[in-house]
Amino acid sequence: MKISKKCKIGIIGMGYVGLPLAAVAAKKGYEVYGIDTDKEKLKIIAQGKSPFKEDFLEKLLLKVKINVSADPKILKKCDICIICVPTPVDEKYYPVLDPVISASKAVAQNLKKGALVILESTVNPGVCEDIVRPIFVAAGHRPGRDVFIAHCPERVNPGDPKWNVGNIPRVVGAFEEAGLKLAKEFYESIVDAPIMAIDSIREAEAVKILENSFRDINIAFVNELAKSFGRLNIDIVNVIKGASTKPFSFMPHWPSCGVGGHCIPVDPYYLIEKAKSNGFDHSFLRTARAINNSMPEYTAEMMQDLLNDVKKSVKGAKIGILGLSYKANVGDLRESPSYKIIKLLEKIGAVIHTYDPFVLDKSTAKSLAEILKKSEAILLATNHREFKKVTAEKLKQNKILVVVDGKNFLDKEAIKKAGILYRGIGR
Ligand code: SAJ
Repeated sequence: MKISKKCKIGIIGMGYVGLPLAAVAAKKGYEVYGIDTDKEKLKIIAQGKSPFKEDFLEKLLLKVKINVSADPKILKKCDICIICVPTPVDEKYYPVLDPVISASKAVAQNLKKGALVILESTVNPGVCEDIVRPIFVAAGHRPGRDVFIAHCPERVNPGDPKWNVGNIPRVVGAFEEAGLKLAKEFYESIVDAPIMAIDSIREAEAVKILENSFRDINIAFVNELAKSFGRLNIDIVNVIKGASTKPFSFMPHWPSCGVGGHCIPVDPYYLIEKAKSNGFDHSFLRTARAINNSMPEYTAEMMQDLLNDVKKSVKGAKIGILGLSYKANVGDLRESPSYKIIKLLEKIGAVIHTYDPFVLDKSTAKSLAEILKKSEAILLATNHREFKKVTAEKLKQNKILVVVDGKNFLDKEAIKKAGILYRGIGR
């Protein structure tokens, strides 16, 4: 096979990763087939709309055509099949590879001879060798002849106005030289950024785990500092800003009420579990995960302390939670710290109101004014741009007694000056 715009592209998984990829490939002139089990989602995409809020994608979908189907048989005509399905962890933080396994089987059962199969889902080193390739061999396909398997870890950053699948550099690895060349050429044809061909598929898997573990441990570092500085009356945000004046060898991360999303709190566990099966204990990664997992409880306890300081107990207290999404300016609830905090506060009797402008259907209040009116305490859990409107004046007008700022996002000095008890994370 040669890479050209005559190649038909099949993308399994029309979510945050697969749909933008399909849109960009279509924009670059490929005939693209999008497969997903969620027929509701497919109906929305068939109308040229996005099932989730994403400015870059919504604009692009209006200009391109993606042939969507729930039937994997359409893969029989595809020269390149790209698997973009979720790789979550279960409640015990064990990797859940079922979506990757079922998607690989669907491709293997409908494989066009000589096709290129690329896994974009984030997995630990070894999954392509130990899980994906055996599925194709079991289906009678000879790797390097009937099928070329590659891995190109996804680098989607939901809500990012600058970086998107069309301009983010990528890393690609494969089992065979021929497959590596095909995969590199394909990504070079749709991405306006360098594509690095790495020596092995295992290294390609490790790249993404490194990227996201790096972020998780650095967030854990400042979260631990926040707990420590909180006792020393040091404002960690100022300290990080100060350290950021160093023009080299420093990269700021920020403490917060928790680390959510489908990447950062999940990916390190893929490596932890894989290494454990090889007899190695990633104690540092585990410690970082434990620190970040402790932040929702730390934040809920802070709210309890502040309410006690104004002689109120949490029991019966009307607490307004600002933000349900795990990340600013997107509506994504996966692993969101907000829900962990809500559960902890409700368990000790708090009356919770919620408002998230990106997740109104799950919010009990339908506006900022409404939640401020209904609450006597405010806990900011997501730094949505709208919450900049939560001024000291508005808080005072609504007789808010205490504020816990889970993202260090509000005007601490003005709120304190208004006589409202304020605590941030590390400030
Ligand atoms: N967070 C902090 N402190 C920080 C940064 C983030 O507490 O300094 C929290 C966020 O509030 C959120 C969670 O961590 O709850 C994850 O935030 P994120 O900005 O990392 O957002 P994600 O989950 O969308 O991560 C994606 C990742 N992209 C991919 O996996 C392809 C990650 O690699 C990117 O670094 C990240 O976007 C990014 O830079 O925005």
